Amino acid sequence: MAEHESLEYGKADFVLLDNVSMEEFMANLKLRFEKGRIYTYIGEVVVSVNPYRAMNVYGREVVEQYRGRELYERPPHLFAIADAAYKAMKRRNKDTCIVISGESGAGKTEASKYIMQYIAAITNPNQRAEVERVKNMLLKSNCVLEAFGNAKTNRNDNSSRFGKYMDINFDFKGDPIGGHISNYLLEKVTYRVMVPKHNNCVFLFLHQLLRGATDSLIRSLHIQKDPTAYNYIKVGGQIKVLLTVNWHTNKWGGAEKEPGKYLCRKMIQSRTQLTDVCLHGNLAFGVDGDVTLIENTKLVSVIRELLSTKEEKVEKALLYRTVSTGRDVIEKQHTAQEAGYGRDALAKAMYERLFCWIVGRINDVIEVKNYDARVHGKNTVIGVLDIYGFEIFQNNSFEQFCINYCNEKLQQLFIQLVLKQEQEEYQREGIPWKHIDYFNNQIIVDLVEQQHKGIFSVLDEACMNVGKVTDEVFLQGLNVKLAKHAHYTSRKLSPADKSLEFNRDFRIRHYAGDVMYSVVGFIDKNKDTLFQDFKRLLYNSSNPVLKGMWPEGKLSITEVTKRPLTAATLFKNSMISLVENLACKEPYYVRCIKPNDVKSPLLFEQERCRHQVEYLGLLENVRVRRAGFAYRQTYPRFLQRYKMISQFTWPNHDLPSDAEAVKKLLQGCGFDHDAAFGKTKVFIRTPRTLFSLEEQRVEMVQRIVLFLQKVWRGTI
Ligand code: AD9
Ligand code: MG
Repeated sequence: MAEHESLEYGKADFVLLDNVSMEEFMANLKLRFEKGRIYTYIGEVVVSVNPYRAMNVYGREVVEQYRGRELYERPPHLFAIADAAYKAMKRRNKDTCIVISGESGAGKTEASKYIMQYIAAITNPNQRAEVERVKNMLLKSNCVLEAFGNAKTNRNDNSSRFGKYMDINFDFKGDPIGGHISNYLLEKVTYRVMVPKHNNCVFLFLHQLLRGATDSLIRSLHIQKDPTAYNYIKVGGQIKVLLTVNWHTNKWGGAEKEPGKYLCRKMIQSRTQLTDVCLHGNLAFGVDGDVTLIENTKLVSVIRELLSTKEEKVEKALLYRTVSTGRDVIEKQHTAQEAGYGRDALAKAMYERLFCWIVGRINDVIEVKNYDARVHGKNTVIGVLDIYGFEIFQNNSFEQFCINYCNEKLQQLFIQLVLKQEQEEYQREGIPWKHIDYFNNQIIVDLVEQQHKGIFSVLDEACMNVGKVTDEVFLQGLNVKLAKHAHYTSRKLSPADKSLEFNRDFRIRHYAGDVMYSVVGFIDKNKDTLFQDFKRLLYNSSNPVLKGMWPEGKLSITEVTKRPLTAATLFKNSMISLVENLACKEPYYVRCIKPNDVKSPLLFEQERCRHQVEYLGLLENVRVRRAGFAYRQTYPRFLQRYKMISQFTWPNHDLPSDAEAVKKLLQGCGFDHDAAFGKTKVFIRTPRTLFSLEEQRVEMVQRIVLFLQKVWRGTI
């Protein structure tokens, strides 16, 4: 008997609950978590609860159990959804995508890795060398990207600080022939690249570099192996945690055991830029009278060498800014504070460019080559989306705002597609649809992205103001435009906070909860200014890789006319195109839940989980699914499973079609009133009917087995 028929582990599909209530949903989720069943379905959606312990359910033998099977035939698993997406892609030539969502630390990145591993494991049966190469690259790219784009936060020891969408391309045989990675807004706040604060950490690679680099590499980079020698990396005891958590090796994915060494080998070309970023953390500025000075000039010569440029050029870019007054071009000296700002901006920008450069190089290697669609047929795609989850910190800033907006967009997509799909299926099959109420978060998406009135527009407007542009001006703009919005509150509007001298917060009522954002830094981060002097410095480097990363450095200050797009606009545009891309694929969903905030494998915090179930709209999901019909199956497959319970269909039927046979079968059991007959599928409304069919089936199977045993023994 399949696991989902056994009550010991709860219901394997929430649509089979007797009553769709929060209590029953939670009781089932908890029971399954405690029994080590971390996956449960809602129809074709996988609900996953982070186990916070190694689960022995991803091995080769498990892969074999899921390969080519239907979703309902095996216990719920990520592999089943990966297989379903793969089958849809292969059998029906459809582009599919797997969207993994959930808050920070809920298990999205882990899930995406298991999905990739599954796809790698079930493809290329003929071991074609080129396909093996592509698979290897796809799997390994993950390890590189995580090193550069993940960091420890207080929500997750290995938190993705960038969004990743990976397309895997398949040939007509269903083997991977290439892929493409799109990365979204790397959260490059200063402390990720440099000085950590509030217990936050820098990107993992910066740790790994020091740990994994050979002595000769360390020497050639002029760095010290001792991590505490660097301002940015002085987080002491946490370094170890970072490394062990992040690099538990996957058994058959091929990730390297010593990532630091591996990465250093691979990333040798980019070393200069990277370490320069590191060293910048230690550059200090001071003043002597009117003159701004670099206090530790020794570093400048190291940086010069690493950037392949001249010492005086580095010094000048750090201390002066070229400005055009219209008629003249003058050099303006920075204050020590401005110089510090410039240093940080440079470090962040370099890190970001480097990250994008790495993604670009990976894409060069994995892109589909030599595929002729006229000869080989259409190449199809499975997309896997693993993006940063919804997050609420003590102090939320522009980055959290973007991340949470991104999660709003994905929630909106879920609402649309899950309902749309359901609706379309009923329509396609000629079955009437009954509407279910749910919270539509479009209103919050609009609040952020709407033209002229949305928060991003107000921010961009504030950034375009001439004169002194401050974060407070931006907040005032918000308050004027959005005071009446149901999902927006400014502290200023709340009487309790009148005593505050300086109002700097606004609150958004997100679908996943209320978040208070501090406006401090919004303007700066949105403008994301890097002085042209730095761009020119890097463009003029004699290192071709570095030069290539800074094409706009070619322009002199008088030629820079166009205002670059703001960070918010760029992010909004990339989110809109991401959603468009996902919407035209057949989606599969993994909804991840974080059971507790202390990373415990034992603790199921009822309220925390309940909140996530609520905001993820899982209960509505179950209701829609059931409203509805709890179960649907194509006629031939339905017959295959249940034909033995009816004399009309066992062992075979002589009716004109499988549809007629299914009708007859259900009439015979008195269940036809609970079923609807579509063009290609039968729909069963209540789970009870399905249980009953299952019971009859089990009974018949037992009888048949007994009968056969008797035949074999010769007692009949
Ligand atoms: V974030 O939005 O990038 O901050 P994720 O990606 O949702 O977040 P992640 O996949 O990184 O979370 O999971 C967090 C940690 O939970 C992992 O480092 C593992 O220690 C743990 N985890 C998650 N899923 C599994 C699993 N299937 N088996 C074992 C897991 N451990
Ligand atoms: Mg992640």
